[in-house]
Formats: sequence, C-alpha cells, structure tokens
Amino acid sequence: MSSYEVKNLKLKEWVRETAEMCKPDRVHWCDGGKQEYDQLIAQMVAGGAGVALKKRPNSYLFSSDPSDVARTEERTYIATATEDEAGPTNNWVAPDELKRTMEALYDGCMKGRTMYVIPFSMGPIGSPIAKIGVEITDSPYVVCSMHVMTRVGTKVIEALGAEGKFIPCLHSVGAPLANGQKDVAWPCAPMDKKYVSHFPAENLIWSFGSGYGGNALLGKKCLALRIASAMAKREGWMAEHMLIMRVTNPAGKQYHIAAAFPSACGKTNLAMLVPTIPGWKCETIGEDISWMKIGPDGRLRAINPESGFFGVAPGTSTRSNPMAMASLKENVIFTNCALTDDGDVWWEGMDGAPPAHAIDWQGRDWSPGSKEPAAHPNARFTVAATQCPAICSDWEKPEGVPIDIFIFGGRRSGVVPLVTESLDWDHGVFLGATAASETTAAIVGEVGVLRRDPFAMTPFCGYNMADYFQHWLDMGDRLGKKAPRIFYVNWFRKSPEGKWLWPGFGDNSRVLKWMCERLEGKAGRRQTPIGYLPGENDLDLRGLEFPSQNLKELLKFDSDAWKAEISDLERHFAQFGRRLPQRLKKQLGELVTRLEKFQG
Ligand code: OXD
Ligand code: MN
Repeated sequence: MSSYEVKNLKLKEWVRETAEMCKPDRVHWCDGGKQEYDQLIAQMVAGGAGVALKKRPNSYLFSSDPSDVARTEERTYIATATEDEAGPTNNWVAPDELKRTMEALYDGCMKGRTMYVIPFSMGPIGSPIAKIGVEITDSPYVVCSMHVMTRVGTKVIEALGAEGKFIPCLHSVGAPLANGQKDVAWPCAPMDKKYVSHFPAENLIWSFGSGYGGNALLGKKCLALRIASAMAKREGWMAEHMLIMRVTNPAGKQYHIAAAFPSACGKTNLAMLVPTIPGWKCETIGEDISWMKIGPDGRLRAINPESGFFGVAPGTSTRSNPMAMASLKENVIFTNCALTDDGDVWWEGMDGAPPAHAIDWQGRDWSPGSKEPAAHPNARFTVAATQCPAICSDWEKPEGVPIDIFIFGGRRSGVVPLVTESLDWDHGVFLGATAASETTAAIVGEVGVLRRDPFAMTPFCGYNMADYFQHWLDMGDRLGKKAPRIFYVNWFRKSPEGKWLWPGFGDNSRVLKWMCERLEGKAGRRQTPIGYLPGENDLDLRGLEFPSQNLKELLKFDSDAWKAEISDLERHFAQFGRRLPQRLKKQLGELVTRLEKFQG
C-alpha cells in the first residue's frame, strides 16, 4: 500500500519483481512521516526489540544480536566485471556468480514479514549534487534509521517523477518466519550467509543477512561511498569519506574544510569542534561523507549527502564532543549502549562516574569492575543533524559550500608531526594515498599495528584504488589554481612514557587557524623534506599551558624515522602494480631524494 501515486514504471516493476522473489506477507511504501516512524517504533518496542528511555524524550535503545555488531568488511563485495577493476583492496566475486548465490538466499527471505519500500534522497532534494535511491528492506529498524539519516518519502517520489533515475538498494535481514513462528528481537542471518554486495556497473546494491549500520542503512557506505565513488569517477566528481566544516575567523571570513580520517581518529569530534581560540567559530556541515562537484565558478562545491549522524557512542562526552552530547537529549535511536536503572543510556567514556549497576548491551547485569564493557565498543547513536547546536545554517544549501582545505590524517604515536602542509597538489595526493593509522581496540585484531588507509577509503572505494588515486590527480588538474590546499594532521603523538603530547579536541582549532592563515600567506612555515611545517612560533598557543618540549617534539622533522618508513611505503604502493599512477611513483622517488639530501 502507498499513500502516494508512484508514476515511475521502473520503480514499480523493480518493487513487483523483488516482492515476487522475497515473498513478503505485505508491502508498505514509506512516506517518511512522523506517524510512520512512531508506529514502527511502537511495534518494535512491543516486540521487545527496543526500549523507551525514561530520561530522554522520544528516544529508544535497541540491542543487536551479538553476531551483528559492525560493518562486515570480509563479507563486503565489489562485483566488477574483472577482479582487476575491483583492485587489491576489495573482495571480488564475478557479478553473475554473486547474483546467483544471493538470489537463492533472497528467495522467500521475507516470508512472515513486511517489505518496506523507502524512497530516499542523498543530499537536499533537488540539489544538482544529490542522488535518489530506493531501499527495499524487511527491517522496521532500518526504516526508522533511514528516516533520520536520509530524506525519505513523498517528496522524493515527486522529485523522481515518471522518468527519474534511482539507485536500487535491496536489503533483507535474511530471517524468514514460518507460519506462526515467533520473531526474535534482532533477526539476522549467520556470518557465512551475510553479504554486502555492490554492482558498480549497474549502480546496484544487494545486502543480505545483517541489520546493523552500514551493512543495512544502504544510503550510507554502500550508496554514498562505494557506488557513488564509482559514479564520481565516471562522471568527474568526488564522493569522499570526509567531514565538512565551516571555520570563521574573527574578521568574519569563512573557510570550508573537508577532512578524511580512518575510524576512531575523532572525525565526529573535529566536525563539531568548539574552538578554544577566542573569536574563531566552527560549524558542522557533515561528519562522515562529502560529495563534491566543480561549480560554475570552478571551485569544488561540497554537500553532506546525509541528514543525520550515526556516531560511535563510547568515548563521546562533554569533554570530547559537547556538541554531540547536546544533540542527544531527545529523538535518538541508540544501539548497543548500556541501560541504567533509571532508564537512561550509558557508555564507557561518558561524563561522570559509571553507574553502580546497569544492564549491558547483551542484557546482562553489569557493574563497575565487570570483565566486559557495558556498551559495545561500536555502540551507536542515530540522530538528526538538525539537533546539533553547531549545525551550520548553510548545511543544506543545494549548491554546496566551496572547499578551501582538505585534511588527511591518522593516529600515529610517533614519526608524523602535528601538522604538515603539502608542497603542492600532487604531493597532497601522495599524503592522502599513503595515510596510515595505528589500530585501536575498536577494530578487531592486534592493537597498535600500522595500517595504510588511503584517503580513509580502504573499505569504501567501489573500484580499483589505484584508479581512484588517478582520479584525485585528474581532479587537481581540472581545478588548477582553484584546488583546495592539502594538509596532513596527527593529533595522537605520544611521549616515550606514553603520554599525549597534544591536548587535542577544542585545541585543534589552533591548528585549523594556522591552516586558514597559511591560505592567506600570513602564518609562517618552514620547508622540510616531508612538506611545510609550522615553526615553533607559528601556532597560536595563547592561553594553553603547554610544555615547550612537547611543542618541539610535535613539530620535529625526524629524518631517520622517515627514512625507516620508506620500505613500508614501497610495499604499500607495490600492491597496485602497474596501475599505480606514475605521478605517485614520482612523488615517492622525490621524497627519497629529499630525505637523502637533507642535512639536519
Ligand atoms: C562509520 C565508519 O561508521 O567509518 O562511519 O565505520
Ligand atoms: Mn565513516
């Protein structure tokens, strides 16, 4: 049933075919309204999937199945015609084979359930940068989350019209119900039946078996990054794993920054930063994804394709991110946080003392000193961007905001200075292509291992990463003098005793100020073989109690440490074989030469 008329024949046909394959008990076309949201939430609460929080109006806590707690990268596929098109950083299966496997799984997979059809727009409806998708799902949790994270409903159907193009996104939790079978709180399929599949040649997404985050909210990582990155390459624009923010200096001049960091490097915190330097202002436009096109003025224009935040809860506090905390007072979907006895959520790293007792994310009693954390390390909040007090008034401007600065970064306890300005565009692309981060407890596996994560896109690039590097070089050629300036940051330097050298959080505004002033040619810099670094007097550190030894360490260029990086960089580039752009090979060669020539 639908409350609107669907004129798009392709859409009607796809929905009919999908219903035939998945065999749901009923089909519901989503209108994106409050009534729909409230009704689905009430249905899930009645079924035991979520609980209403007494302490936060209109907010709910859901707990997932313990086997379904994060994006499953090992079950994520880029099904290009040849393996080489997917490249060494993606899992590949031939499209026909993958479709055969998944069609067998989809056959009858929605029995006993409702099939929801969610028309959604990534980006403000009608923006020249936005795209329309339609997600079919059998999960009411996905419908409610999509209401928050994207623009859903009747207006999208109107914008699509009879002839408009949409990106089909098919999702099922993969848990059909036999006649009379009682449902579980969080239905999903076992790991070896989970698939998150992308068919870039057809702009098609098929996901099966998981109900969690990026595996199931298909507008986000699947459409807005993997499929969009492949479209962007074909069509000459950019789809990046980047926050977008506006920085305004005391004279009122605005700068727009897009920044890419791997998971657990504080992207959401930077997007919502509260500056500690007087007179400077920061506003949020997006905290995860940026779509950018060259505008009529030749500058790169960025929109946030999402309309909500799907943020990691643990570690979020008034100190680390006051704006996120202020966004979470009401109308929030929490997932895998702990439940306190007075009906609130709690997670490790939240403000104040831990509760004396709570129910952990798996429904077990928890108290301080319990062996396992109360909240899952990947516990999340899902909340509308409009609830963030730092949201920029221009965040939904259809034409986007002009990007002045790109930032790349990662978590490095040593070697990499606090901030580096690239020598030029190609060198900036080299910095992005070689970005690296030490693993944290949030990622399964050994902690502290260095992983290269080019442009923070390793899990999200929908085609061969070497071709993606070339796309960055091509975009630079097209942008010419109007290209954003590129910087690299590392907020995570540690002393030999393991203490943080840089206070981070709001004080990162001091580094942003240096960048903005570099654009004006105002702030000083010194040239080193790895790029331009601030001199010790070039950062504004007024009001910051700070040992001068720390500053020296943070701004040091350590020639021996960099020479020791080269073999890892060579190994990293070698995986791309002959597809690696010559211009990046040249960058590596030039870095080696500069390091050899350097007399410290
Ligand atoms: C995310 C991620 O959830 O990058 O945004 O993993
Ligand atoms: Mn992300």
